[in-house]
Order: sequence, then structure tokens, then C-alpha cells
Amino acid sequence: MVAIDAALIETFDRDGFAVVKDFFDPVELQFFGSIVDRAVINRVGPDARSIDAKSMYEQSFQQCMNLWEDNDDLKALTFNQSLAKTAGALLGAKALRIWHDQALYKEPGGRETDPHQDWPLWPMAPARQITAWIPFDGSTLESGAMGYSPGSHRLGLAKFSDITRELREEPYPYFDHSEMRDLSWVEAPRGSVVFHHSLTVHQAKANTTDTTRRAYCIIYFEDGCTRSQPHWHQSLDRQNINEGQRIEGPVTPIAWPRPKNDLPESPSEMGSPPQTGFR
Ligand SMILES: O=C(O)CCC(=O)C(=O)O
Repeated sequence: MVAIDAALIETFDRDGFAVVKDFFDPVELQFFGSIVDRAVINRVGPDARSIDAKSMYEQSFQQCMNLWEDNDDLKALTFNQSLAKTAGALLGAKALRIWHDQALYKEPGGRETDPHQDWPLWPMAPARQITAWIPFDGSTLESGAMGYSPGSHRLGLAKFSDITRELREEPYPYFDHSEMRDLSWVEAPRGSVVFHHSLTVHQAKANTTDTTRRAYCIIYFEDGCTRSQPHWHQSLDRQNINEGQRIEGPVTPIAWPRPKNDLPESPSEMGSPPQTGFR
């Protein structure tokens, strides 16, 4: 159990991201990593394309969302109370729900993840979300480490960035130098978790190594957020949440606080999660 001290909360408040080292032990990481590996293979299926033959988005990472829904063992990670409690303390929230979890596997030769903020990709308000980014093998500058623009969550920016590069009408980057100032690259040691706010501008390096950078993310939002826009999102449309409505239901259950050993039911009545993801 990691102590949530005032200094950590202060760092997150100031910078919009914070690294918590030694959160997971190697045995736990290996266990969850192997489950996610299998889940990704099950979702993606056989794919013999070279990295160059993939879409620009797939070249950044293979994204598989809502893995907790079809993996009972993974619920223990997505609904890990100590992790979610830390996220809640950093965000200053009393209760958090799951927006979705996801594997983000950056293959060898995978390109950088383009600079973006998360919140403009998500049709909900207010901007009270936090991501726990868990690299199963740690991350290095060569393997696809994350970089964050410290304090950018406080600049009042809310820019949509098409990180798929499929809708692109203007050249990258969407953020100018002043908004990307002093980018901090974070090499996260194995066992650590990096938390970031949904308004923090961030990106990830390319993977120039010969192994996949295996990251698992859990995205939480403060209980009470509502749908702000009509554009499709699986976390909302699968449970028929309309604009202005509070986001609650079996696809986005309470992540924290939950009674001891109480894990949510998989939302089997709500249709399957997307097999591979888009935001
Ligand atoms: O893992 C990556 O390459 C990007 C992750 C990211 O953008 C996020 O978690 O919001």
C-alpha cells in the first residue's frame, strides 16, 4: 500500500501528473501482464501486417478497451481499491467511476503517440478525470515513455487533437511551443504508476526497441459527471446516456470506494465492448 502524502497531491495539482514508484510488486505485474497479453491477442486476432501497413493510429499503439468486462481476473486490477483511492486523492474526488480501462501496446517500430489532451476526446463534463498509466515492464525513452507538459492542465486549453490522424485537416502539432513548454519525459521504473489529469497535454515517444511497450490504463471520472456532447462514445452509447444526463450504469460502475472484495458484474446486457478501440 502506497502512502498518499500531501507532497504527492501537491505535485499532481501543480504539474497535472505524478509518478508513484513501487506501486506493484513484480509478481503482481507479471500476473496481470500475462492476462492482458492474452486479452489483446483474443481481441485483435491474427494480424500479419507489418507496422508500416497499419493505420497511423495503429502505428502509435494497439488499443483494446474495457478488458475488465470479459476477464474476471482483470477486475482485480481495474477495481484495485488502493490504486483508485490514490487517483481519488490526487483528483480531490470523493467517489470515482470507471470511464474505461485499456491496453495500449506500442509495437516495435511503433511511432510516437501524438500530443493531446484526453478530455476533449470524451463527451463528458466537467473535466474531472484522471488516468492511471501502468507500464508492465516500465518505460524508457527508447520504448515509448510518456511526456507531459507540466502545468498545462491549468492553462485553460481544451483542444481536440485527432491522434488517429484519420480526420486530420491541418498539420500536427496542434499545440504550439508555449503550450508544450518544458515537456517532461518520464521513464517509469517497473512497478510504478503514472497518473495524469485529463487536461494535461501529453504524448509518448516512439518504440525503437525490439519488444512491445505494454501499458495498461485505467481512466476514472468523478462520480456526478454528465454527458456534454452527442458524439458517439462506447461508454455512453452502450448504456443510452443522453446529453445532460448523469453518467452511471453497468458500463461505468463505481470504481472507488467499493466494499472489500466487491467487484462489479460484467455488463453483459449492454452489448460487447468494441473489439479494438477508438478513444
Ligand atoms: O500510451 C501511450 O502511448 C499514450 C497514452 C495516453 O495518451 C493516455 O493514456 O492518455
